[in-house]
Amino acid sequence: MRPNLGSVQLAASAAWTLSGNDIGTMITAAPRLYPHMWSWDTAFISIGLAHLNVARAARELETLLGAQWRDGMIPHIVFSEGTGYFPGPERWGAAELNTDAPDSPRTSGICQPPVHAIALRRIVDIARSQGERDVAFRLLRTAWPKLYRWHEWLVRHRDPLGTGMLAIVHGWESGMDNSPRWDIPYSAVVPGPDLPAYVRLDRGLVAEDAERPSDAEYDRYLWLIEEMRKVRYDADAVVRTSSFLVGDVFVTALFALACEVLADLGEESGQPPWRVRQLRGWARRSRAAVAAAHDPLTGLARDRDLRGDRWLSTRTIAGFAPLLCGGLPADTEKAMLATLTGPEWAGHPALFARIPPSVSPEDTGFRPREYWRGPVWPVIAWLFGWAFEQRGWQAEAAHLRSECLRLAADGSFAEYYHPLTGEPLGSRQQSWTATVVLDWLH
Ligand code: 9YW
Repeated sequence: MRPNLGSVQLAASAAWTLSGNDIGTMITAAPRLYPHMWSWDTAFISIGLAHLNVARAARELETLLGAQWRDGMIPHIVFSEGTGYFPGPERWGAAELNTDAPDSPRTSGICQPPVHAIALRRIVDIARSQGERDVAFRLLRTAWPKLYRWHEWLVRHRDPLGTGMLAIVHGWESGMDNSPRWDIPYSAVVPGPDLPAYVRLDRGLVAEDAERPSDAEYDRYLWLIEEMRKVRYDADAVVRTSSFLVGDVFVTALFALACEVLADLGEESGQPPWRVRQLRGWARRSRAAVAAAHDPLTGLARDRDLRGDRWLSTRTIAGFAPLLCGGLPADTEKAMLATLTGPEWAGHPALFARIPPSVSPEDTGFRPREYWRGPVWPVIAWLFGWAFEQRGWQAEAAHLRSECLRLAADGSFAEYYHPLTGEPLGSRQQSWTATVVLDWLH
């Protein structure tokens, strides 16, 4: 029988999970599989922490920002002293190759989706509601300029067409590592004979290998790192030379949303008005790029393969990106929302809970146990729920929240779940699952 914890027990168990993953210098993404800090995980982690201790939440976000590269990039992994994860700091060699990378802590050489301003917004609001105005004030003062520089880095280095559509140079940068969105662009990534040998360490840490990406996928992931090492992680050279370059519609939508959020926070805290205006301008441009990616044939938004110069029409949860940031004509948006909640997605009759999975069960590529190829990821649902609240779609947001809590009531805080059975998959005690549950419970 599937356990079914009540909300008090669930909250206590989520808090316990976070303290179990706290290694003193950081809260790791998961106890064994991911013994380091991941950029977008930490944004979510700090939101959940804020409900327990706002000062601790601020510290966690500041730890991540403390590893920001001198040029403004927030790296996708900040390494702890822990071992057992591959590729680790030696394989990346970021600090050895690029003077903008910090020597300590060690980091990877790519980035992840820019959701940090959303975390800052949540922490500041939670702090204020708890009367912790000083913490909110101090965090805003230290974090805002750093997040502004991060957004500026994305505009400067990751908008190769100048349209507002942000590009990623590795599937890992999307946060949806092996999503079928990337199958076509990855098919053009051909690992060279000089790919140094490696041993995967994720094997054996989840119940079945099939819950993780395949070896062929890993070869390509590692090859892209080799390509970046060759240009010493120089941001523009990477964009020029990487054999993977894709305009990511989901990252772009998150960026548009995060720019508006950061602009609001900037206004509230007396940041220079020209910077606030600039953020609103970036938001406008990226929102327009997301809207322009809408495909009338599928009703979803598409990524753009910039190496192959073609649209990628693979249907995944990322296709609903315009619902995060707005920008579509009202009737198109309404139709998209109806698709998301309808029988092909969250309303599919075979689902355990009415939450959109990473790939529709109707799709021929649907693999319900395989990482980003079908399972439900609670953090993604949280993002949609949060955006829906901002957009005034309270009923949809409340529905997502209650369905997610039903899914998570087993107390496993799994990395992802089987969409048809609710079976926990991947890592257990995953920090970001625990923290989005904490946020939903408040
Ligand atoms: C990996 C930590 C990370 C997430 C990613 C997710 C996974 C890591 O775990 O990638 O080694 O494959 O895809 O979004 O940040 O939770």
